[in-house]
Amino acid sequence: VKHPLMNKWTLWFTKPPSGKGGNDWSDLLKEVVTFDSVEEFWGIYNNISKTSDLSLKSDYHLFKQGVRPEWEDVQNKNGGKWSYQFRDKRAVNIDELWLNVMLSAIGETLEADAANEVMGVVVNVRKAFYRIGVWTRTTGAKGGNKDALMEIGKRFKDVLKLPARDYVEFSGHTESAHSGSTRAKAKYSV
Ligand code: M7G
Repeated sequence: VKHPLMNKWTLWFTKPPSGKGGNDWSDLLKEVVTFDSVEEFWGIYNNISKTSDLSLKSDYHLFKQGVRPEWEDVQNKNGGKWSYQFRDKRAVNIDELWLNVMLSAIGETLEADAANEVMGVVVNVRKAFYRIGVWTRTTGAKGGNKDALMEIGKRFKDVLKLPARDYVEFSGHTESAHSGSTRAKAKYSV
């Protein structure tokens, strides 16, 4: 018996640049597999590298089927992301946190029932930090649903088990695209 998920999800991987050319973002981003049941999720999870074993500059992206994990995708281009950087890489159990974030995405517990904001979740492996993010369809601007976005931020912060004194930050993809994601100014924090 398979336990169906509410949505179909696609796992993507960004491989680190090789130094041999073909290193544009679009060459490095690879679609891995699509699934729609709890059992398939575990089958995949048990057969891929742990985040903590990935090389620097790798990413995992878990997105709803049909949405590419890119700012340019029509379903992302007006959106943004909640994210948090874990700067003490040795102190954090990134494998457990990323697993919990994936489970809350596919289990649809990152947002209220009808919010329909979550597009996917991402983990970045970088020299100075691990970053986990939740991508949303909108930024809450111009009559958008800011309350829904703030609720996602709160739930995300809970899943990451962050203490009250730490903040997850929201930034729009447009700003990320213009300034490089690490320098984009936060629109909201929670
Ligand atoms: P990052 O992985 O979001 O953060 O972006 P980092 O700066 O902490 O590593 C790194 C770089 O990857 C960006 O400056 C872009 O060159 C490229 N990149 C990342 N994303 C998510 C995209 C995207 O959605 N579209 C395009 N075209 N490039 C991207």
